[in-house]
Amino acid sequence: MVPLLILSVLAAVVCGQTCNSRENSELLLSLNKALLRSVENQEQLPNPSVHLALRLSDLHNQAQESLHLQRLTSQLHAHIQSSLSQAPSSPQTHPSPGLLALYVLALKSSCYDLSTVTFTVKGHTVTLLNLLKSTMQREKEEITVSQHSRPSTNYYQYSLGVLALCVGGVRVEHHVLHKLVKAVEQDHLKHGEAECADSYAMAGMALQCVKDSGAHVLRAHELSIALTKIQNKLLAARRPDGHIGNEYSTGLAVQALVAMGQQVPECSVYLEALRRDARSNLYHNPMALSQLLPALHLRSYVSTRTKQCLAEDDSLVLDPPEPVIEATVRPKVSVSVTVQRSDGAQRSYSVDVPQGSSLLQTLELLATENDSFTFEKESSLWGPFLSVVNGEQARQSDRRYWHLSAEGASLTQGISDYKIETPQKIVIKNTSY
Ligand code: B12
Ligand SMILES: *[C@@H]1O[C@H](CO)[C@@H](O)[C@H](O)[C@H]1NC(C)=O
Repeated sequence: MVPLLILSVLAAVVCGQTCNSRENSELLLSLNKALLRSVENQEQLPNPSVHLALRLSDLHNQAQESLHLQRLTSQLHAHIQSSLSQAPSSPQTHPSPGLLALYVLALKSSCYDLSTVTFTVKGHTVTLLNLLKSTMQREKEEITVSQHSRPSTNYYQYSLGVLALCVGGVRVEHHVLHKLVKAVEQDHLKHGEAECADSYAMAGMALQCVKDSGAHVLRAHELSIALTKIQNKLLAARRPDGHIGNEYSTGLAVQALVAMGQQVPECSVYLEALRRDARSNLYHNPMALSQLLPALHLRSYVSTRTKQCLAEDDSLVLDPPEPVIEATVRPKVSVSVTVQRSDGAQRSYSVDVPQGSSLLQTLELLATENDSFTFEKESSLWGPFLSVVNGEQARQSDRRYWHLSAEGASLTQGISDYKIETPQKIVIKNTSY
């Protein structure tokens, strides 16, 4: 036993895999600062997921956080109100349950009085929580009538909705809850075609919140079975390198495990994988950071249910922004882009871009060079989402999307985050799910 122990300690040291508490908190601090820095950019709508993560941290910048809260209750609020006022032009749910839910969670994480947050719907005043409640009712009905038992958005957002209602102290209607339990039971939580660790994690947090709140004592057994299944799904999604699902679902998965009462030690393989990713700068997208940071604190979104905002720290200050490094002239890399339409017809293009360009920049350059290539994007919390290519749409309402891959492997980032470093073949395929 002893020699084995020495050996493994040695191996850990040699491979540089020591888990050092001081280094961990330094990393956490720098990630927290990066997230705080992201709210300084006032061009975009304030992001409720970012707010939530800032508020679940141990360290705070009270001034910046209350400013951000104000921007949420004015700008995000106005954005939601305007999407409510527009005539329903598509069968999609507007505003989406996921956005409403994140708004609830963000407000709750700042201990904001939710009963004072209202919208005007067809001339009537409706509270945010009641709006979310009715949106979830509609999603529940959509699951009932849809061919594949799916909501109009997705089970990730459906779970967020259940979680937010629970956190907001609303008793989640039995049928709404039951649809989620059933979806878990029947393996309906997908990302495109693949199993979706992110969605299982969110469902786990939602159902755990409901269980903790004690609002559904009669359903305790049903809830426990679903929760056990979710834990097993998450554990089955573990990879040898410590990730659960992929680099971008591991944070949520850890949050879910923590919420479900699993022991996650500071030096667990999951947290070490997240730290490794963070050190190699994988989490520059604020949305990714916002899902990861609570996990590194061994906290989850569920904790907003009982959060009290008392005697909080106020020590988080930003260093002056780092000087932008002069971009050196970078060699050109040739990229081949193949577009596959929904009818299967293919078209290939090639374009040379400076190494380090994003896929978005690549597509922009291609569009200026070749008139037969066009594209459109939509904004989302994760950044630009590719929605139209060569005039062909791939929409959520048709359960289609433009799937991205490079050298045959599915991309784990979107068009603005994915960077071209080597010559490669990109395939953009209109895919149904
Ligand atoms: C559902 C979902 C999808 C659905 C969305 C449609 C639907 N049915 O609702 C589909 C299957 C279309 C999809 C596609 C993709 N997705 Co996706 N998706 C999700 C998921 C599970 C939930 C998103 C959501 O509803 N959020 C809640 C609402 C309130 O937030 P929102 O920002 O307004 O939601 C919209 C956007 O998130 C957008 N969206 C979905 N995925 C992606 C990915 C990117 C990069 C962008 C910019 C936008 C975007 O669709 C949402 C609904 O309209 C997340 C999981 C997560 N951890 O966040 C992954 C996630 C965001 N997706 C991811 C990826 C990689 C993709 C793809 C790039 C995969 C690929 N290789 O093609 C494509 C996008 C390609 C494109 N056209 O630009 C990654 C992003 C990681 C990163 N660093 O950027 C995530 C985190 C999953 C993961 N762990 O890998 N996705
Ligand atoms: C544009 O792309 C098409 C189809 O791939 C190709 O045949 C054509 O030569 C390209 N035109 C230019 C100007 O590069």
